[in-house]
Amino acid sequence: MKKILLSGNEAVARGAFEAGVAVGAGYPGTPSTEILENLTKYPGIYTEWSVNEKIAYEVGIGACLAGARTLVTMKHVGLNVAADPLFTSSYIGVKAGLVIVNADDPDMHSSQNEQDNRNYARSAKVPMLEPADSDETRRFTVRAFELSEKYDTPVILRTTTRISHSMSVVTPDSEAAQSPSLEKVRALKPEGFSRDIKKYVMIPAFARERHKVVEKRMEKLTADADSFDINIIEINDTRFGIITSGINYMYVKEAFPDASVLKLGMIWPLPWKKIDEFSKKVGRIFIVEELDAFFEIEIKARGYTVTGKDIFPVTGEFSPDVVRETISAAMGEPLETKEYYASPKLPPRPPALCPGCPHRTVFKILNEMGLTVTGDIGCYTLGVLPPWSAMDTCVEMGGSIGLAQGIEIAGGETAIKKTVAVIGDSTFAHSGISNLVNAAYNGRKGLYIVLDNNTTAMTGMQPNPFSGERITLEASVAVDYELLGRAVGMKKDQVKIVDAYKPKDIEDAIREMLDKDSLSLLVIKGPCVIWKRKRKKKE
Ligand SMILES: Cc1ncc(C[n+]2csc(CCOP(=O)(O)OP(=O)(O)O)c2C)c(N)n1
Repeated sequence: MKKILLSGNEAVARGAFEAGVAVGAGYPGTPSTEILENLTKYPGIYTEWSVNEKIAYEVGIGACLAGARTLVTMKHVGLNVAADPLFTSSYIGVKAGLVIVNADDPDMHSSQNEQDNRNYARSAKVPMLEPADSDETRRFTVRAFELSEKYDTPVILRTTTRISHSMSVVTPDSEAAQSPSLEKVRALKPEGFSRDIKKYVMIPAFARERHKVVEKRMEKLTADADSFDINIIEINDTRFGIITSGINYMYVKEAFPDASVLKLGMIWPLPWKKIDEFSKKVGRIFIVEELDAFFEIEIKARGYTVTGKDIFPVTGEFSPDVVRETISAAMGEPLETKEYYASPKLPPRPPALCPGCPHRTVFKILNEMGLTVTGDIGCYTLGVLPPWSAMDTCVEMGGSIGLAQGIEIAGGETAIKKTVAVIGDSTFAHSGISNLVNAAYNGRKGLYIVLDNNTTAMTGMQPNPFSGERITLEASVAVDYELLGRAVGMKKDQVKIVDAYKPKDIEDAIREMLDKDSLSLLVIKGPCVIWKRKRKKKE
């Protein structure tokens, strides 16, 4: 068997290809972005960057109900945006398999929070798998599609940054990938949609019945979980045992190669008979899980005595060192004397706006004007740092325009002239446009600035609805700011487009628009310099 080296993200794409996925939709977000970019390289699969995660999920539901195995990808906070369809798609179930890849980011390498999305599996009542290396990621992706169809449910595949971005050896299943049964799927000729209103139309009368189906499905999955070969008991030294999953399994194996371990491949629902069997075979039980006490709370609630967050941190990432030191201290044992690889301490390399970045000028001007700036998420969030120091809030994608409205409402006339929102082009498409509609509808008068660098730079230069290209780089519509303004009742002089490299024009436009007694939209346009250079190399 030929072996190849793949990142976790590449392995998801490979697994999806082997599983006969016909449709892939997602919205970029570190650490998940490269999944869809890699899936696009495989033949016969339709892929798209959707405008946001909610839409990607909805495209996913539709495609799977029309018979296409579908992969939907996003980062952890993306699932907040897609939570609405997630919860009800749990009721609806699937026709062909529907797998959502959710990439968590413990330690916030590139995120605004480090929420633990295992909680979504419990609250939306859907199964969740978590692989520990790239080959498992490939296999679990295929498995997730099988489970999705067998149990008539969407399945979440959870990765974390270390799984998504680490490279490890994968043995691809070439036979599965070439199976003739997949030809029809890949030719995008699935069965098509057939009407089933009691299953697909969630009015209360039908949804009440479907909720019962969901509860039964979870009962069945819980019972079956004990026989799933992805939940593995390894009995070695029995003085203590460790229950863990994902990358933490790797840390445990490195820290305590001889320990007994219950490795959970399906992390929701939990395999109770296996947990019981494991607990009888080992002494003290440690739960090794990053972020929330997710397993710990569940397992303690069943009456087991386990040690977890009383000794392990609830924030940040773990490492073999964290696991080794914490468990050794709790066991009152000297640290292993064996030579081990200690992580080198690298100098910190905090991000900064690139030299030549088109976003630089506007932040210098905003700083000099002493304005309150509600910010958003993207490269331009770095405008908060010196020497620009020109951002005052940043919550979530699209939030800048909403927060500016709140400040205007509460702060009145004086706030309007002193507050501006800044938002990137991809973020404006993602969830800023609906905020502009809200502002126009509710009679707001603020100035909203779109920083349009012709790409989604923060996540690695993905095209977006304002750049006029699709994921495959084929030409598409580029949304027109002026017509958008017109559509929400803005007059011609309320929408302005200026060149990012003309500081005087930018400053004049900001002053002029702040003076107006009306809502205004200022688009500052200048292509990302890195994107431009990459494009030139390709040409
Ligand atoms: C809900 C959600 N989805 C995805 C992300 C990841 N993400 C952060 S910023 C960003 C878009 C940035 O693009 P843009 O607004 O064009 O600004 P740029 O980085 O190009 O300056 C994305 C996709 C996120 N933080 N939250």
